[in-house]
Amino acid sequence: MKAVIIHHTDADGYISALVAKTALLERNADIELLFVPFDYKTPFNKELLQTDYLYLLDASYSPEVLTEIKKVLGDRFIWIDHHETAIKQSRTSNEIFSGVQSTETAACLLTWRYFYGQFSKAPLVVTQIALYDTWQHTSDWDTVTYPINLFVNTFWSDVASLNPAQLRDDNAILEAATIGQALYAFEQIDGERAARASRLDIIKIAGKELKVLSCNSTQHNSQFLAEYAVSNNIECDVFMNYHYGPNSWKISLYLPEGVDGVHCGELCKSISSNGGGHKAAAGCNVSDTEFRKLFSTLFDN
Ligand SMILES: [Mn+2]
Repeated sequence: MKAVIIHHTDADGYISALVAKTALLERNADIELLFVPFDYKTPFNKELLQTDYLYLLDASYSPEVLTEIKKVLGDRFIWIDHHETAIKQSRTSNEIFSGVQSTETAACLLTWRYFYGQFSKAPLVVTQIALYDTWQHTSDWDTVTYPINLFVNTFWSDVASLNPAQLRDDNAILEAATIGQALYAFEQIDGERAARASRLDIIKIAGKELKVLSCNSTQHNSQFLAEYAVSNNIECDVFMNYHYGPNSWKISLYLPEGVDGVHCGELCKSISSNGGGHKAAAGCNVSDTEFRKLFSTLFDN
């Protein structure tokens, strides 16, 4: 038997895929698994339909593509996702998809509950990555949650090489948090450096004039802009982090704490059809020409 697992390329996506891998191997040791990292630019590869099962985790395609996959695989296509814009969009197809589509928690915890039941206790790495991915700042954020996310993002991206024992080893993941703390310390120094090159502009996005604190950097999270904004008393509607390559601009939008009335996912969707995400964090890719047109303000001195 064969199963294809398409997963988002962030910690939530890796852990979702590892949970699926663990559950599938526990139920069928002979199962052949293929892991496919998902990105927003690559269209769905139809050759992947040559499988018994297809799991789409923490990721999505357009309603047309989702429907096409379902047409071939039926209930052997399992879609587990928590991205609000994607779930909303999929409803336009009037199709019911197997799996779980819910904004209740992160995809890794939804995947855990899908395979092991609503009430079974999830491993520490699952609950921590779920807290991270849904941006829930508990008192352990700096010492446990954020460092574990950094660790998983850095060292656990190749899901095929991970084994089920790693998923369940809570002590090992707590130890890994100390490695994550070192990564975090470096990220903060690096982030401060990048944030000094940020700028505040009024930019029209989706017909809305927004005060945008932006930074051209490969940093993938808003933490450094958020900290910079707080320590420098900068008020804005949205943080924007962007960088070029390969072949397009990658834009990430984040909501500053306390800001309401802005939905990053909707904004990204309106910037580009490949965009989407959550209210507080979302992303999209745009061509160089499009980027210069939409964000001409950024090229002013
Ligand atoms: Mn996620």
